[in-house]
Parts: sequence; structure tokens; C-alpha cells
Amino acid sequence: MIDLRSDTVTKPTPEMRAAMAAAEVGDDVYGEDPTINRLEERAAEIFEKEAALFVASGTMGNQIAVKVHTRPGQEVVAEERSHVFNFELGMAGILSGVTFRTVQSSDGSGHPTWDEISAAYRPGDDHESATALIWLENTHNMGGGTVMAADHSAEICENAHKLGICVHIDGARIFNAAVASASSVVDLTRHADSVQFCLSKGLGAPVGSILAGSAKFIAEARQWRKRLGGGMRQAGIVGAAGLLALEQSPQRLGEDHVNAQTLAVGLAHLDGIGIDPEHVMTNIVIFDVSGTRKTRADICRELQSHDVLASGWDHSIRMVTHRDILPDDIPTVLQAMRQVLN
Ligand code: TLP
Repeated sequence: MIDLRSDTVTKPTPEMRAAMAAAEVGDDVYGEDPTINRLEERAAEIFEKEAALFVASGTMGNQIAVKVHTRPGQEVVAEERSHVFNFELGMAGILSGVTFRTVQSSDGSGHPTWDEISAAYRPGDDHESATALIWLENTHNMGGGTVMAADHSAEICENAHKLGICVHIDGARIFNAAVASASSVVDLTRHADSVQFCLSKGLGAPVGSILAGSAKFIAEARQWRKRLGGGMRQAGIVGAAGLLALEQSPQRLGEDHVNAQTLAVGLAHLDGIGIDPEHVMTNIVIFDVSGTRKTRADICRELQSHDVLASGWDHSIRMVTHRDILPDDIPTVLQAMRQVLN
């Protein structure tokens, strides 16, 4: 199977499995797991934030960030296709009691300008909830893996801070953004109050995400992780793979981007497929199939009989490249697409 449904499907490498088997562990709820402590220290160092916290998933990291940055009844401004608004099952309402004000990005990238964000800002009064948090997503998943440049995110953070509002970056794929924009993850997140990134996506670890921010923010986040049942005891077993992923995987993400670009260029040549390869900046390829004679569901089902897995919604299909996809797999995927469309 060539599994392009997501970069979450990667299997741990033999080196990761060896590191997991050999991991030094302790009770992380007591702060005594040396592997988790090392992982959190390295993450804080790499992002130049005061502290970091290992959490079970991107969703857990994001939701703890909403909880710590807001009070019930406040608002979060987020782009309308953002993961936190669409794919976290309403948890921001359940756990934090906040509502969203969503904005669009006029260029379709998923990265609204400060003007677009500030139009949704509300200071709060006797009728209107106050904006407490601005939510950025880099890369933007549903935008097609698009990158928010360092100066764009810095401008939003500076303006938000002038209004007394916090900014969180859902950086599930922030290392892809850094590689694609030839910047560091520090450049992309320096002015944000917190950032969440996933070890279990392009970086290839089996489990886990990191939440990073100020020491005060992380101390509160640690309490919320425990309340949510995310205190994981000998978590170093999985943290050891996360540590390897953090140290070694960013260097190879460019290969995934090259494979995604080759795939996008090949798809653009197929009749009825809508995609502009220039918009494919990282490892996510989203294309429109409404110009073909088949539905998205039919195409995905028929691809499966050619041993290719993809996901999608409405008239769009998403294919995500990752470390378990090799350059040679791309012509195979394109050939399968040709056969399915004919
Ligand atoms: N994204 C998954 C699906 O949930 C859509 C995927 O296959 O891409 N932020 C962003 C930007 C994400 O893309 C995801 C996962 C998360 C947060 C949540 O991470 P997990 O799955 O670890 O909870």
C-alpha cells in the first residue's frame, strides 16, 4: 500500500525502536523520567522558549493552550479551515467555554493578514465577548500545507500584544514550514506566546506532541495535562522515539516536499484535475476532482484497488507525502490516477 492519507501513518524506524527499547525511564508525573525531561529541555532549547511539555497528541497540546490562554465566555479568532475549529470535536467549547470568530484569508492560503484578523477582534463590552486569543496554523493543513512567513507571524503577534491578546501557533508541521521557507523554527515562532508541534507527523515518531511557551504557561499546562488524564508515567518509552525524531528528522523533510512537488506537477497534467503546483509548498497536496467524471469518493475507492490510499472531502482529495513514501512511489500513484480517471 502507498499510504498518502496523512503523514501520521509513518511507522517508527529501527533506530527509534532501538532507542525505545533502551530508554531510561522514571515516573514523569513526578518529573522523574530522564528521557522526557531531556526531550522537553531540547524542545525548549530548539524553540528558544522557557519551557516545554510532552503531551499525548496535537489535539491535547492545542486544547491545553486554549484552556490556559482564555477564560470561559471569551473568543478565539481563527482561520475558518483551522484544525482547532474543525477537527477537534468542539473541545474548545467543552473544556474552555470559548467561542470562535472565524476569518478567511483572501489569498486562500489559510494565513489571514493582520487586517483580516483585526476586523474580527472585539474588546468586549456589555453585549460582546472579548477576544482573548489569536490562533495561527503553520503549515496550514487544509490550506494545502502552506507556509506563514516569519515576518507575517511576527506582525500578527506584535499587533495582538499591543491589544493585550495572546497568540498560539498550531505548528503541527512547523518543521515543514521552516524547511520550505529556509528559516528556523525560532524565526517562525519567536513572538508567539505558545506553540504546539507534532512529533508524530512528518518527524515520524509513533506518539506525541510538544507544547512550548513561558515557564508560567507550561506550569499551568502541566496541571491541565494531568487533569485531562495525560500524565503518562514511564512516558520515556515513547519519548525516546520523539527525541530522535526531533534531532534527526527535520533534515530529511525536504525529500517529502520534493516528492509532493513531483506529485503535484504530475497531477496537473491529468484531465479534469484542478491543482496549481506552485501552491504546493510542503508535503500536502490537495486537488479538485470536480472536472473529472467521477466523484471524490469513487476515485479514493478505486485508488485503493490500485494499492494507493488517499483521503478527501467534498470535491477535493488530499495526498500527504512522508518518510515512508519513496520517490519511486510517485510515478506509481500517478499511473494509478490515470487508470482510475480513464
Ligand atoms: N491532523 C490530521 C487530521 O486530524 C486532519 C491529519 O491527518 O492531518 N493541528 C493540525 C494542523 C493537524 O493537522 C492535526 C492533525 C492536529 C493539530 C492534531 O494532531 P493529533 O492528530 O496528534 O491530535
